[in-house]
Amino acid sequence: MSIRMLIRKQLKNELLENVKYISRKTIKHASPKEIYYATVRTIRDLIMDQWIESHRKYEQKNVKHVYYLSMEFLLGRALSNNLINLSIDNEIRQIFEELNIDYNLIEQEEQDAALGNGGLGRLAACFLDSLVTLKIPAYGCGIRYKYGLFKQSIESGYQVEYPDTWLEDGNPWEIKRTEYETEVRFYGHIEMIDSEDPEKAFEHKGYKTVRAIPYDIPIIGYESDNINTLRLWDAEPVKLIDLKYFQEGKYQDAVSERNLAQTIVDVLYPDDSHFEGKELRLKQQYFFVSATLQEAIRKFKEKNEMSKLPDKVVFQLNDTHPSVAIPELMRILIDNENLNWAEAWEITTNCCAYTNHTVLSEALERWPVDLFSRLLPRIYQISEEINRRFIVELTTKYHRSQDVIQRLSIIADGQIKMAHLAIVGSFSTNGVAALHTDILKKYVLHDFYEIFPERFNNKTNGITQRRWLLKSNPELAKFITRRIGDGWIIDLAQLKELECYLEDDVTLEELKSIKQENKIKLAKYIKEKNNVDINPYSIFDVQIKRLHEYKRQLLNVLHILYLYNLIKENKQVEMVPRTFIFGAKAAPSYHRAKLIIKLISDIGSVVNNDPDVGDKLKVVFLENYRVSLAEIIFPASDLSEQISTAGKEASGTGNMKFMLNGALTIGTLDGANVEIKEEVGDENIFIFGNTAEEIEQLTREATYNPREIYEKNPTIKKIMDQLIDGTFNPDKNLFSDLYNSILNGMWSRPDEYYLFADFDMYIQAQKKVSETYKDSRKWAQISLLNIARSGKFSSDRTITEYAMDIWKTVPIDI
Ligand code: 26Q
Repeated sequence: MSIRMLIRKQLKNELLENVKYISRKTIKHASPKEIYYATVRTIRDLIMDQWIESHRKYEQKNVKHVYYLSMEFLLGRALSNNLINLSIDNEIRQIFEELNIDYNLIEQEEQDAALGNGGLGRLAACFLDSLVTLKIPAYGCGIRYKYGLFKQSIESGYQVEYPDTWLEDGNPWEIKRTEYETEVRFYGHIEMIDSEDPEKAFEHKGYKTVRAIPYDIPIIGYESDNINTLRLWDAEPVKLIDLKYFQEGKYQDAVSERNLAQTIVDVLYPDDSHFEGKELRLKQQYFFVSATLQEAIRKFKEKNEMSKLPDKVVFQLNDTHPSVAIPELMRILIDNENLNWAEAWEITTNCCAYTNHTVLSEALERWPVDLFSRLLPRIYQISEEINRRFIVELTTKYHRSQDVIQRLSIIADGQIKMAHLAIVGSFSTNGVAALHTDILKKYVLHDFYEIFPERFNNKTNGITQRRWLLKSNPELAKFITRRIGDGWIIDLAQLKELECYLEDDVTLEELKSIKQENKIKLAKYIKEKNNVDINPYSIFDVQIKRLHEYKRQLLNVLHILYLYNLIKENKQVEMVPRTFIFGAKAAPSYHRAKLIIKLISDIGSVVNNDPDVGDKLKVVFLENYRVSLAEIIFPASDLSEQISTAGKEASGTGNMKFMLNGALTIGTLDGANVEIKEEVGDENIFIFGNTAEEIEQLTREATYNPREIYEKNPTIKKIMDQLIDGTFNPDKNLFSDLYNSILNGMWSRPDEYYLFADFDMYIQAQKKVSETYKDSRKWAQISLLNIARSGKFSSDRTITEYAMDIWKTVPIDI
C-alpha cells in the first residue's frame, strides 16, 4: 500500500471514531455540522505532535520570537486552508467521496472567524500564514472576542446588523491553556512608598483585577513542519462576588470586578478607520497587551537575563491599538523586574516596532487624559514621564522651538496621542506602501521624521497566495502549475515565467474559460441570493471593501448613473454590457456610509428592472461581505475598482487579490496601486485622476469649487439632481444628505473627497476599459500579464522584509 493510501485509511478511521465519540453517532446519521467538528478534531489530533515539537525546538534553540500584537485577526475559514497546507486535501476529499458526502457542504459548516474589520485585520491573518510558511518563530496575540464583526443583512435596501455568534457551538481549533493564566489590573490609584530610589517609589493600590486566559489556535504552514500559535485572550472574573462589599450591603461594588471581566472581550468594535474614545475599547487594548507582555517576559526569564530581551523578543504593534505595550513594558521592567528607568527605556525602545496604517486624522487614536489616567493610573504616570523626558530631549538635544514641541508632545490639550507614543517608544515606524510612507515622512509625521529619520521605513503590504489563489481559485492555480510548476506557491515571483505565454493562443483561451467558469459560479450565487439574473458575459466590475467616503463608492455610482442616462437618452446606444458588483459593510454609526448602501440598492432596483436597460447594465449589492465571500468574488472579477481619493488609502490589499486572480485595475495613484502600476506598466492598468500631490494642492489652496462644476457640467448636474428628484426613491429627501455633502458641505468642505475633480477622467478611463474588453484576446493578454507581474505582492515578500530589516529573526527548521 502506498503511503498516501495508508494516510487516507488512517484518517478515515479516525474521522469515523471522532464522529462516534463526539456525537454518539455513526457517520450515516451525523449532520454536516457534526461531521465538520469531527473532521477538525481529526486534523487537530494529526498535527498535535508537530505543534508541540515546533515550540520545543524554538525554546530549545532559544531563538528570537516575533510577537505580532493586533486587535484584529480576520482569519475567515481554516479547514480547507489547513488541509491544503498539510497536503492532505485530496485525501480528505477522497474519503468523503467514499462516504458519499459532499465535502463542500462540510466546508461550509465552518463559520468565518471574523475577528477583524477589514484591511488591517486581514493583513494580520495573511502575515500569520507567511510567518509560519517561512518558518519564523512567531506568535499572533489578540483578543478572543465573543462576537466578531457583525453580520450584515440588507433589508429593503438598508444595512441591518446582527451579532456574529461564531463561538456558539465552540471553536474546535482552539485549546484553552489555563496554565498560562495571568492577571491584569485596572483602576485604583498610585501611592508613594518609602524608597531610596525615586524611580521605584510608587505602588498601584485599590485596583480591580481581571483574569486573562489564553486560547491557542494552530497556524499551519504550507508544506512546512513548523506550526505557530495564534494566542487569543479571554477574560474571566477573579471572583463572582466580593464578600467584603456584599456584607456591607454594597451590592454594586460586590459584583463590579465580575462585570468588568464579563464585558471586556464581548465584542469587536466595528469601526474601520474611525477613532472613538470609548473606555471599553481602551480596556480591551490594555487587557490583551498586558497579558501578552507578562507571559512573554515570564517565558523569556526562564532562560535569559533581562538586558538580553531585545535579542530574543520583538513586539510588532499593528497600528497604535496595542501601543500601551510601551508603557506596560516599562512598568513590568521597573516595578516587577527592578530595573531603573534608563535600563528599562533602552530595552523597551529596542523591543517595540510600530506599523502605521492610516493618514486619516479621524482615525488617529487620542485618548482623553482623565479617562486614561483613571483606568490605567500607573501606565498614565509612566506615559507622562516618557513625555517629560522626550520634551527635555527635544529642547536640549534637538533644539526645537516651543511650537514644534507643542506639536510633537505625546500629551497635549488633555489628550494622549498614541501615534506619538508609538514612535517615541519604538525603534521602527513603518508605512504599508511606498506612497504612504512618503506621505508620512513628508506631511503627517514630518516633524518626527526630522528627529528620528533612521526609524522610518516602508514595508509594502502583501497577501498570501495560498489562500487567495491556491485555495480560492483552484482552476487558475492548476493552470499556472501546469505551465511553470508549483514553485510559485512558496515563491510568487516565479509567476513571471508565465510571460512567455503572452502570445500563446491556447493559453489565452484557457485563461478566458477559467474566468468564464468562475463568473458563471458567481452569477449562480447572485441569482440565489439577490434573485437577479446577470449576464455572465458582461464585464464584472467589482468594488468590494469597507464602505467609506474616502474609498469613493459614490464615484462608482456616478459612473453607473452616467451609463444609465446614456441608455435612457438613446435606447439603441451601443454599450459593452456591465455588471456592477458591490460588497461592503458600513460601521453601524456611520450614517452616511449606510445611506450609500441604500442608494446602491435602490439604484439596483430601478436599473435591474428597467426594460430599456435589458442586460446592458446590472447593479448588485451582495450582503455580508466577508472573507469566505471574497474567495468567490475575486476569481470571478474582470475589473478591480481602486478609486480612493489619492493620498487617503494607505495601501489597500484587495487590489492585490484582484490582480493575482487576473482582474484588471481601474484606479487612482493611491496606496499600493502606484506599485502595481510600476510592475505592469501604464498600458496594462487604467490609471486616472488627480495625484496625491495635486489633491494636496487643491486642499491647500482651497480653490476647489464643486458647485461651479455642477453648474457648468450638465452631465454631472443631471446625475446629482436625480438623487433628489425621486428617480431612485419616491422619498425625495432620502438621499439629500449625500447631495448636500457634495454640493454644500455639511460640517466639512463640499465634495471633500474630490468626486467631481476626478469625474471626467474616471469616465474616460472607463470608456477605455470597455474598448479594451471588446478585444477579448487583448484583454486576456493583459490579464495574464497582471498575474505574471503580481509576484511582488506576496506577503511572503513583505514578511521577509520585516524579518530582515526590522525583526532580525531567522527561519528555524523543525
Ligand atoms: C481605532 C480606535 C477605536 C475603534 C476603532 C479603531 C480602528 C479600528 C480599525 C481604527 C482603524 C482600523 C482599521 C484600519 C485599517 O484597516 N486600515 C487599512 O489597513 C490596511 C492594511 O495595512 C491598508 O491596506 C488599508 O489601506 C488601510 O485602510
